[in-house]
Amino acid sequence: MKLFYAPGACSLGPHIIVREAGLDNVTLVKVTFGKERPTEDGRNFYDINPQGAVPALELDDGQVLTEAQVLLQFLAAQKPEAKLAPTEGMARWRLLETLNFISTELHKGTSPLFKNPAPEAAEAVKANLVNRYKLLEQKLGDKDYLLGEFSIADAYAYVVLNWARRFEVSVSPKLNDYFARIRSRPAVQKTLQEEGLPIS
Ligand SMILES: N[C@@H](CCC(=O)N[C@@H](CS)C(=O)NCC(=O)O)C(=O)O
Repeated sequence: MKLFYAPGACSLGPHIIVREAGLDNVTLVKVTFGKERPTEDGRNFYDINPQGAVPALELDDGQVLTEAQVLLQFLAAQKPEAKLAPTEGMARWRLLETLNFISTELHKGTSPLFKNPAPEAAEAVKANLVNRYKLLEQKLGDKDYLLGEFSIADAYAYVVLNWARRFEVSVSPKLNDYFARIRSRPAVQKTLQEEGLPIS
């Protein structure tokens, strides 16, 4: 399988799960963003995902899966024994609830900041995010990870918290500690190194 990624983009979440699960059958393929989107393996990324967005996972039979939430679940399902995504009971529904919250409120809530908005617009986006991060903190509660044990939800949360740092969105000390806890995991360190991102 090939996971198409751009350094530091939302594809970082699935990349973390590839390393957490030890999925050696997944090859990482970098996409360069610009007017054109060439891939590291010499293709036009629009031919792989017409939306032009990472992450995209090309399966061995040529099918392409997209959408970060779905890729996280698909990758976790390749190695159930790694227990990265609860599949039973209420924990399953809490996982889906959390992934959807991160995707629609935090991931897409941050997206406008990548488009260099006017300062007033940027402040409005950030004010909304501050409120949404308070909700994430409530979901975390006193646990080390969102569902208790590390899961795909934490890999996704790492991505958006990394953006919060980049765009100077204020988050609580508790969320900063949570971010550092995820970052210190060996698989996450390896992932960051592979994408050429800061490891501290
Ligand atoms: N709905 C997609 C959106 C993915 C997405 O927003 N990808 C961004 C990077 S984080 C991207 O590739 N943007 C480039 C573009 O849309 O042109 C998902 O949830 O995976």
